[in-house]
Amino acid sequence: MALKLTGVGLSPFVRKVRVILAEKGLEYEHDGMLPFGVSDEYKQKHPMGKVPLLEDGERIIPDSSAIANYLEALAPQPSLYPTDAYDRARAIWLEEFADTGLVNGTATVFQERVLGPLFFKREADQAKITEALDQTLPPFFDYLEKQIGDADWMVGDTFSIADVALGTQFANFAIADAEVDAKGWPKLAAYVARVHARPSFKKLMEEDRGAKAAAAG
Ligand SMILES: N[C@@H](CCC(=O)N[C@@H](CS)C(=O)NCC(=O)O)C(=O)O
Repeated sequence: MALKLTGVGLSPFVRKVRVILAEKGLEYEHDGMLPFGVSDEYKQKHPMGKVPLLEDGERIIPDSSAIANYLEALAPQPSLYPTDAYDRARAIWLEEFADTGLVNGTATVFQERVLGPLFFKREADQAKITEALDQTLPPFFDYLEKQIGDADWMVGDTFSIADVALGTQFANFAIADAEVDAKGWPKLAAYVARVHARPSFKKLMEEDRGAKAAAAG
């Protein structure tokens, strides 16, 4: 059955799903719908009116984490979920941390520097950017610097859902011309570069930078 993904590519949660689809080599149709003023028909499928939404024939799956689980069961290789109990719990925790914690800082910078000025034609709120960069994010970066330690990937020795979820929030941060300062967080900065060098991320981030440049005119 053909997979159809709905949601604008610049959404970190849509990118999370697209990276998984790429890592698993799954083909899909993509509708880059913006999640604003969504139709009643769409709300029948996703009552929160958000993106992403995956459709597999008659099967309707909202939410990036639910979709990630679905795709793992549908195409188990390469696996993005560790089998060891503790590793698996850590991977799911770090996914949750990226989706509901880290996003509070990275998305603020993205919204104020990219979405607001380029897509909604409003000025960036510098105070919000400063708060995100100076207050919200540093403790999160401290935590992640400890979590990565000397490893290549966040959990175990293979790329996992934790790396997808963290990498996609850091992708929005990068598209907003922000970066993890390697002087303060050397291991985290190197880790983010490693994640973004994967072909799955690289291709999508090039596309996103193109969308940003087109909006800038
Ligand atoms: N937990 C959700 C978050 C999805 C989400 O917040 N998507 C944003 C785009 S980045 C959205 O649709 N926002 C529109 C809205 O909140 O109405 C997931 O993982 O899918």
